[in-house]
Amino acid sequence: MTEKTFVMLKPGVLQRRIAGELLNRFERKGLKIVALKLLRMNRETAEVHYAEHRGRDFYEKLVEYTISGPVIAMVMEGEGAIAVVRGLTGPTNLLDAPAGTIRGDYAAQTRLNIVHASDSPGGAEREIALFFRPEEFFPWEDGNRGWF
Ligand code: FUP
Repeated sequence: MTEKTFVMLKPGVLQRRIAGELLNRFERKGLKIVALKLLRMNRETAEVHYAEHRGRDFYEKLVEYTISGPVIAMVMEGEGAIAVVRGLTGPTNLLDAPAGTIRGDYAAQTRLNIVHASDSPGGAEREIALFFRPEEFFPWEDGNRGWF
């Protein structure tokens, strides 16, 4: 089933100059970018985004990191996109993230795991709505070049 998922490249991605490298991973898988922007989150938005973690010991530092610089926010579309993207990002805990996943290759601390991706259809819907207005979507059709 075609799904949309929300993906955010956190501030460490621009710091490391790896935005292109990470976009390439999603694109070469065949995911379709249908919305994308650079933005700096304010504290309120970060707190809504990470509301489920409020009160946890890592929460304040997580919010600080998230608002410490610009992020690249995207909506990607594809068959089973939510699980496909999570597969590319790797698991939350850095000790579980295998080499070859984004977190496995780049995250040295769980709190600084450099990428966010929705983990469920409900989460995707909520997160997409938090970051994008309807007019910021640009759906497009694949050509007939037999890419897939
Ligand atoms: P994920 O959906 O994989 O981003 O994971 P979570 O929503 O559980 O966690 C969100 C962020 O909280 C992670 F990106 C990093 C941070 N976090 C910690 O710092 N420590 C933890 O034990 C769990 C999460």
